[in-house]
Amino acid sequence: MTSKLAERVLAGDPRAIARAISIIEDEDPSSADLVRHIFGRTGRAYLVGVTGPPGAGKSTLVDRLVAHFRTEQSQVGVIAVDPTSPFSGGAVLGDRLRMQAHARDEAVFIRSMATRGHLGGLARATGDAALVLDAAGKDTIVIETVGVGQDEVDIIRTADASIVTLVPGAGDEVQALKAGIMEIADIFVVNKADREGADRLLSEVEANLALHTYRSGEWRPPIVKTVATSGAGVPELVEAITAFRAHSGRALAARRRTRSEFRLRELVSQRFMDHLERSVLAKGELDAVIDRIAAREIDPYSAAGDLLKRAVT
Ligand SMILES: Nc1nc2c(ncn2[C@@H]2O[C@H](COP(=O)(O)OP(=O)(O)OP(=O)(O)O)[C@@H](O)[C@H]2O)c(=O)[nH]1
Ligand SMILES: [Mg+2]
Repeated sequence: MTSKLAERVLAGDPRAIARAISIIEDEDPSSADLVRHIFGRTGRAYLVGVTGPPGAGKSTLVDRLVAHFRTEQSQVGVIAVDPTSPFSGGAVLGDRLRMQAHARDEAVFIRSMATRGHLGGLARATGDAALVLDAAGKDTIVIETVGVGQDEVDIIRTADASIVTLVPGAGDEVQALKAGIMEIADIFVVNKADREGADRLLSEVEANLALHTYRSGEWRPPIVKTVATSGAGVPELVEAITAFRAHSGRALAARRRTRSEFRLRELVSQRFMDHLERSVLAKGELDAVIDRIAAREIDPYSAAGDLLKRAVT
């Protein structure tokens, strides 16, 4: 059943892609099987992450980027991640409408996704959804995430190139610069450059970059001013992406390896905890241990050591 779905994904069938991503989104147990079937055929797509505060114009910008990639005849996949409102269809519909220009284009697959999952679940689901699009033959995959928190940092780690979008006057800039976004941005975009304060924002980002000493040959994130609604600055953004891609040939392999490590460690931790809770401990036992730690009856190191011992013997 899963292998059949995998075959159809590999053939690029849009309905199979949609079904596969739903399985991943629902954290269905068969998603592991699906990834197993397609993994060998992935690794060809280039993943571009676009993050930034709500309403920054990310979708409008992504739409422009998609249009550009299509002129290069490449197949494009878009994943718009909505971590805040898993059950409201609002954002989903909004993204669909905004990207409607590509709705009838078979070579473009657009999908909004949310997971009701636990911590880190969203990053994993996004990573797996990207694998599906990759296996389906998409050359470029754009992942749009809202916000500037840890979830987004984790998701953006999934990308080969990370674009951080800021807008003048949103008050989020400083937050973005603080939240570790500085280190993960490969390219900064100051969107809504038609608004007041764009140049001031640009100087602020520039000042932040100036705090860091870049070694010769090290990539210094460029700052691109755009007006996503009119398309102004988009050619420059495309140029910046191309330049980054050309620059990061070797770094790309290292980045992908780090990503593999991150995923493996996360999966093993998760599997271990699942095993512990399902097959080793009695129902409620883990909660009891947590209560004892909270009551200072046992320290977390000893508790973890005990659990590990019980799980492996
Ligand atoms: N003035 C101006 N408005 C823009 C620009 N880019 C986008 N907008 C508008 O800003 C609003 C939000 O745009 P979206 O593309 O939906 O922004 P987003 O970041 O994807 O929003 P969320 O996904 O909801 O966080 C829309 O009304 C756009 O038309 C721009 O460069 N200038
Ligand atoms: Mg959006």
